[in-house]
Amino acid sequence: MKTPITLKRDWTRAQVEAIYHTPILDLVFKAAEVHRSLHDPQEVQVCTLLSVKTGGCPEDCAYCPQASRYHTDVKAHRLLPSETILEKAKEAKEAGSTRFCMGAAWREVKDGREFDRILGVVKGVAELGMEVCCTLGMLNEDQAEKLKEAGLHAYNHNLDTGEKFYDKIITTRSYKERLETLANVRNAKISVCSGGIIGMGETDEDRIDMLHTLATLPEHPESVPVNALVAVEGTPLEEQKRVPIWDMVRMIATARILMPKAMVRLSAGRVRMTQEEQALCFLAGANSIFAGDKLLTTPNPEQDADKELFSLLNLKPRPANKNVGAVYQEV
Ligand code: SAM
Ligand code: DTB
Ligand code: SF4
Repeated sequence: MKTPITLKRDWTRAQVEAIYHTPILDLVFKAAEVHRSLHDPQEVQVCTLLSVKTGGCPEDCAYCPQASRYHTDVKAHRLLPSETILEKAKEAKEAGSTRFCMGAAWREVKDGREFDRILGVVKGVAELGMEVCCTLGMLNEDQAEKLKEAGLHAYNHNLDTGEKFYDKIITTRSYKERLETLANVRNAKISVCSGGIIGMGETDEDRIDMLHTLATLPEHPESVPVNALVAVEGTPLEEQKRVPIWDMVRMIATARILMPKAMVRLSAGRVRMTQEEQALCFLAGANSIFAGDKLLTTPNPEQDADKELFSLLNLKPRPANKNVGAVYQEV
């Protein structure tokens, strides 16, 4: 008999730990079952990222090539002109993307001309019929409401890692502040996109902590990006080894089981994965990718490679704004 789907927000840490440590093939099987009961497993959402303001960031996120204190090859630029951003969004739509995510290397949103420009662009992209997402750093309640009014669908703000490991990665803003931004986004009725990065030197315990925090938020995030660290020369994490594929699969499968309705996004790190490795991630419940040869500042697979992947695995792009169709119980 099929496992009934319950949306649970009272996961204990021990339960999350037990799921995370399930033998890998059993874990993938269970996650695939959950995935298939709520989503069409052939559908993978194709999203496009654009760095609308690059580099020169005052924060100290150890993984990030855009922090001004590290010396990386990233070419900084100010906020792009609105027309350029809208043009890129149109191109993304024509190439088959249904979600457009704009990233800015800001610590936080500041009220003023640049934020007003972002609001205008959000409106423009929403009018194209795409899901619009932004990731602009910390946000207060008022700013979240303005973004909502402009037509923003989702806001990305990652927890990045577990609370205990967090200060080994970032010291310039706290975990509590991250959670406050997520609450501001949620209260403005914007869909929440929050996940993290693996491969930064964290332990299984830290990954379990992060998944536990995400799955026990007052509401599950609608979107959970799982990033493999892209180790960039010049950042403190430049020497980190590539994370084993099994760890990616384990993270994706656990996220899928804990937060069945969420879009689990196979985010950074695909450029170093084979077709077979990516197939395992989809089997484990990932149902979204970023397309285009660049993420924000680092390389991503070419369009042709992704076309081939979709054709080989019989995948099709998931339409915009699609809700899960199946029945589930909430506890
Ligand atoms: N400045 C904003 C912020 O930090 O919230 C928005 C942009 S920031 C680049 C968005 C997310 O990208 C980060 O939270 C992090 O999870 C991810 N990211 C950044 N650099 C990365 C890297 N080298 N490898 C993997 N993920 C990365
Ligand atoms: C997320 O979790 N991953 C995306 C998106 N949210 C904004 C960003 C990945 C960035 C990887 C490093 C870079 O290209 O600069
Ligand atoms: Fe700045 Fe965001 Fe990069 Fe941190 S992750 S340094 S806040 S751009």
